[in-house]
Amino acid sequence: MLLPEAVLINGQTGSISPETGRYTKRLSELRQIFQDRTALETMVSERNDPIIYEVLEYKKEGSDLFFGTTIMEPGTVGEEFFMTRGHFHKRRDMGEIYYTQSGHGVLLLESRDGRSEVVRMDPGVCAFIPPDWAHRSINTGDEKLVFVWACNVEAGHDYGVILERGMRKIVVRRHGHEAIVDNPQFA
Ligand code: PAN
Ligand code: ZN
Repeated sequence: MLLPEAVLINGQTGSISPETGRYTKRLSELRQIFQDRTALETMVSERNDPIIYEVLEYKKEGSDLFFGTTIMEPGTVGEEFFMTRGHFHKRRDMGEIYYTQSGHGVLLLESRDGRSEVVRMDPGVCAFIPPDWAHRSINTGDEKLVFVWACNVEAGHDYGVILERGMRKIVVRRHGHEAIVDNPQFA
């Protein structure tokens, strides 16, 4: 029998206790998602392949739900803000929530038939991600962006489509301001 448990989440650091798993994404592992490959390679070599985000999770064998945090560093590659890979879920009938704890960003969503939507990520905003919408988080602030996510353990990740053709919109810093613009490299 699964037993209830209190999980302590620090909204500033994203730490989870108890934590059952984690991974780190460095810039060199995200070569395909940023537009400016020259700026990317320069950052990889000159800034020692910086961490872009970390994902920590709490998952119990036999449970239907799991949850965790994503901790995103601030910064840009060329004019594009640091972002996650972005994905559809394998299970097209399973959505998710993203509950922002600290920092500021943008949740970019895209439906299967090509509609783009944006939900701002500010502390206290819990974004509803409906089933079968691709989702990518982008840190547009100058501090860490920390959010809690929760979904079904069966949801799974389908990274292929977004990796191959990108998303229709990109989020950039232009003239010192955040802008959501059409992706010139959208295939
Ligand atoms: C999140 C994401 C996490 C990292 O847990 O997996 O923020 O983003 P990518 O997986 O797109 O690199 C989630 O949406 N899980 O389903
Ligand atoms: Zn997801």
